[in-house]
Amino acid sequence: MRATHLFLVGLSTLIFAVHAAVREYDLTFGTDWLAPDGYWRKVYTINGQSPGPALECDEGDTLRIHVHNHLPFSATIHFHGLEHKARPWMDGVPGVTQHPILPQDNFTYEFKVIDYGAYWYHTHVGDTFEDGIRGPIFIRPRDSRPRPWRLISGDINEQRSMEEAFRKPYHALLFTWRHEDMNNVLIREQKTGTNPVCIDSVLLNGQGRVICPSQTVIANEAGDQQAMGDVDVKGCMARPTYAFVNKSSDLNPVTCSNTTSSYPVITASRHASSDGGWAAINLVNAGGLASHTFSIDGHDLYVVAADGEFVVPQQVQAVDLIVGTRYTVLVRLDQPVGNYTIRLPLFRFAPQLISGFAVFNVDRSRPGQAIQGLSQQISLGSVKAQGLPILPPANGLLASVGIEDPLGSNFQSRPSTNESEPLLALLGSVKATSVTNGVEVDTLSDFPAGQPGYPPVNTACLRINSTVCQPRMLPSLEPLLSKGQNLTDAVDAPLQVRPAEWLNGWDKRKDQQGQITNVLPTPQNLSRVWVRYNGTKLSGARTQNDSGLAPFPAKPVPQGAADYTIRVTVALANVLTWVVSPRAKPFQSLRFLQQPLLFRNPNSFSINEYEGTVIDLRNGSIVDIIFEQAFTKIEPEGPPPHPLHKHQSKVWVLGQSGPGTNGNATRFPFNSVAEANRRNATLLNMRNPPSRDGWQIPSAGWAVVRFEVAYPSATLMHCHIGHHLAMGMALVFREAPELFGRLQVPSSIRDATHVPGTQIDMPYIGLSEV
Ligand SMILES: [Cu+2]
Repeated sequence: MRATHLFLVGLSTLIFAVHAAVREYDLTFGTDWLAPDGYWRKVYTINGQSPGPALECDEGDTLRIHVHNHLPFSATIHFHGLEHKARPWMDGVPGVTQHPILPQDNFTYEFKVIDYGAYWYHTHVGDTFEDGIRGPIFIRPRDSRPRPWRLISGDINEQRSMEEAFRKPYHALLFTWRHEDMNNVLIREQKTGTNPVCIDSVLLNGQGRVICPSQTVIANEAGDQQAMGDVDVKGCMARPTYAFVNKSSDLNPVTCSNTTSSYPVITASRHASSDGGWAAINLVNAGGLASHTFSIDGHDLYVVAADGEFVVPQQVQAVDLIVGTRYTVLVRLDQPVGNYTIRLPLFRFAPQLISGFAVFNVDRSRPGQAIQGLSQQISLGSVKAQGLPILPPANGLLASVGIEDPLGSNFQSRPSTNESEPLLALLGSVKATSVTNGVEVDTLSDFPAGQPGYPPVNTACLRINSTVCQPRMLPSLEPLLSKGQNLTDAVDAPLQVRPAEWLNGWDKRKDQQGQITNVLPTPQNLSRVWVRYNGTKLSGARTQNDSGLAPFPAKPVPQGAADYTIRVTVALANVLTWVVSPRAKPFQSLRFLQQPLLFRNPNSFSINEYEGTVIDLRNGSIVDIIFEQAFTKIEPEGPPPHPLHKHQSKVWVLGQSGPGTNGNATRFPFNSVAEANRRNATLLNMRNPPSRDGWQIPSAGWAVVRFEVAYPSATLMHCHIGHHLAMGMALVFREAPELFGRLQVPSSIRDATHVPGTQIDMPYIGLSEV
């Protein structure tokens, strides 16, 4: 394993030295039985894990991704936020840019990477990405791209340290998690009218636990939201149904059971020097439902990139992420070595009182280990003779401790000879049978080999005597091991039960649910806990100001009047179906089964078939979209804000507004951007607007975005709430369709095996139903 890995590292280094590389990945989609939050369920996996491996490369490289679809239904990969300028058929949307990849079929995505920064990938068939087919992408930018480090610190060493951290980020995929798969959820939605807004847990990189709110928590945290109605045992406040569809008798009673699975841990290594150095985290809201807040007790965060691209940095204490968006944050490691709680509540006014938690472990980097920033893999290798305090000397075992950075390029290993050396965190989930000479550690889950850089959680590799080293996921043993217990005892002992300290992170209250196994650290300083369980910000904590996230360097928006102004009212086409199209029609699921729009011969069909959900835009044009909500007033049940995402090219977000102070909806008061600029020069930001591929249509408010059509492609723009998309909340742009005839789509892709009408694993909505 090690030898292979080193060989790969050596090879890729060689390639970098020459030129852009071809980065090749094999992704096998399959079905597994996993317990990400302690509750076992069917999970769709990539190479046996979920989230899938990180796809990492350098800007300008070619990514070649071989997909092997072993799912019982069709799949694709959409590279969320990436542009495929020369090959728009690589965008991964069935019925738009490709045929869905059938079960047991293969497909190879290959394209030159022209973007940089933090992205993610997921399947785009139905809502199945929410069941596990998703993973992170990180593209290291060219050296020639200006970095915003000097705007944070003038100190050249600090800047160097920031760059170093940025190049080895920790990938943090945050998402809402359910105990049943989305196909069930969607069927129930259609049969009962249930608005499926409640979840079972909030996970980081597919790990976390179920935390049922106690009556104390509900009483103290629900606050005015409680006025909306009863809070159920999951903390959910949403009414189960919309409008006239009401079959609540068809719903099972809501239940909740706490689990005791491990909290995920992010480990950062402090510099030995007094300033501590930096760590970088690529935050991704990879969910399909809710907005999250991310904060680390005691630490400030510097937002340095949004949706991949550098921005003028903002110093904040919490980051708010709507679905699909990414933020790269630098964390200044200026706090003492120790553990800090990461808090992941849903936004205030989400329909559920629920939060995820994780641990931020600040470690000490030591001489001889070039470890800065974050280490994702923690390896124990070559267990041999006497030594580590955690292992009973009688066993005759010794571990050597090494740290591997996410890119696998700085691996260092050395024998541990010092009894006082602290063992690094052992994390994950494992059950050891016994640890004696030559006995293998029995694990629940193997770390898939051959995927450099992305363990699903921290992993360790135990090599006992000369047995081949297998990286393993390991349990949350650290609190026990650090007490000097031996490994066997630590593994066999039930995890310690402590009062639920996560509840009093923001005050002194204690929860009485003694059964919750708690390994979250007690805050060292309550005045530096930034968010409350219910999402409210504390202690004057700031979150990022999205409208002020100016691109760095400047990315000027084209001025003047648009060639197209598309006015879209977000509305319910029926009680279940949100739409985002000018004629209030959904882009129905059957569209994903049709001949891909990109390949369709324009002479043989009319886009009128698509009922206004496909819009043609000439090459070279400037396009403005004005979004408004149909609701006139905020009501208990809505309208929800919708997280929009446009495929391929990014948009400039010119302006957004929430409801008026009276709660009434606000409309965009002009007919066009040009008119707005003439009559109210400050309403829209035409100077340095943010460049994003995800933005929000505020509840009872409006949003205006602008983009340019620069190459032929068929691009989906849709709500990224999974069940909204599945029901048709999407619009497709045929960009530069007059150039489609010049696209040289390989026949293997144009004519890929496909079985229209049978392979989408999601509820089918017929034309007559809407
Ligand atoms: Cu939506």
